[in-house]
Amino acid sequence: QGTNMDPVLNFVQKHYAAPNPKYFGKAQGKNIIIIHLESFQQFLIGSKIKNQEVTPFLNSLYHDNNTLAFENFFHEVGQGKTSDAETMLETSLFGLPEGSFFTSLGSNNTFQAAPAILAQKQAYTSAVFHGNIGSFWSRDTVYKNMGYNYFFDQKAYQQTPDSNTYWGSKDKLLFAESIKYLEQLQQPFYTKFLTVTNHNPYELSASDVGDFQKPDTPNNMVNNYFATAHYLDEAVHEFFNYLKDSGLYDNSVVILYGDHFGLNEGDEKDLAPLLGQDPNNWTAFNHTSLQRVPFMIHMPKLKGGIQKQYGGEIDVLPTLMHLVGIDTKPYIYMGTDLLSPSHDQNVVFRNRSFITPQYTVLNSNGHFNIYQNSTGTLIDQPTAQIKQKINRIARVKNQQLDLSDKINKTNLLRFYTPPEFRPVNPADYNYQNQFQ
Ligand code: GP9
Ligand code: MN
Repeated sequence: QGTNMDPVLNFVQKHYAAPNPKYFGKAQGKNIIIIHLESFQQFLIGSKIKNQEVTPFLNSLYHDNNTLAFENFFHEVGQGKTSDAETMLETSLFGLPEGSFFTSLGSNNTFQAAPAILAQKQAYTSAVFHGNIGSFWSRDTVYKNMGYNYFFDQKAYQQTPDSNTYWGSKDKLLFAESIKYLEQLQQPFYTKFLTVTNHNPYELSASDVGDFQKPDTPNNMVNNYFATAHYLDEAVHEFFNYLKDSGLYDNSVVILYGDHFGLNEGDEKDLAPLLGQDPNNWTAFNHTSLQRVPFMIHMPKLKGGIQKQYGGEIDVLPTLMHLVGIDTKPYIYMGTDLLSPSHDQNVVFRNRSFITPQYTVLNSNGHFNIYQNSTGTLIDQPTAQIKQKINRIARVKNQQLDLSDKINKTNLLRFYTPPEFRPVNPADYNYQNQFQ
């Protein structure tokens, strides 16, 4: 064990959040189905355009008694966008400060990722379903290092003149054509579905837009975003129907999350009126608030409810591990279980700004602008007490990012093997002849 690992181990042990006995093991033995909602922001949930609900199915899921629905959950991606979200969800380590961890280091680094841990501890089979080409973000090599058994990429889906948008198979086709593979997987399985249709520039044929009436702002990116989000909602609804028809629904936990923002900061002034806000009073606080994305855990018989605690993508894996009954103590995770009473609610963004349940703390050239979350106002003269509190949190958050970067940039996990963990050999995986 290299001495470089010591600061990492100290941090992880100090910040470990023990499982909540109310939830530990509640999903043990269940199939895990992760639905990646591309570019999907939380403000879409419950929003209405011209009297139409934009995402009626996801709205119903959000309020379902069997859904834990988080209303203060933030994306934490950097330039690696989708791939950063995947890095966090599979490893509870952050993406890099610049570029994409997947494409720069993911093909060579040592991983102790979710598929391998679930396979070794609880005999899970794992698979990814994605309608884009397999080499995008180097997924076809990174997934082998993670221990994914199967990767169904664009080749697995029918290609017709009408089947794709720029980013690959349309979501409704992805789900419709994946179910036959899903039904054949050895159970329990750990799977994720990476959707693509709700991706910038949000193009969609008139027939796929259907009856949905887009908003009429002067900004077509904004108008089209609502239409593709509506389409994604219908696609997820259809997928739930397939799951119910196949019987898989009854023994599965479904996790849905938005990977990152869809509308850029420059589009927010055109969005603001649709959210009932004055575009002339739009602030950096408003922009940060919009970085909320959905995070929902849905399972038959789960005791659900709207969750107010703050958290982010880095916290998903420890939450999931505890739900299936695997204690996270031996693993190098930067996040903590959202359902644990000792969960760390301070959420750090990749640019080192952060948000706490009370304050939004925005880093501008090394200086902090502190906003009060309850009012959205900038605190002009923070008291010594507030400053001290903010500085204390900033130190921990900087350490969290720095240690994560050190692990990834210097491939530190090769010097630490968790107890009972067998290192993954990527040569054991081959995605060439996995479907007939
Ligand atoms: C590409 C898709 C989009 O396969 O996952 O990635 P993004 O552009 O959002 O990072
Ligand atoms: Mn994305």
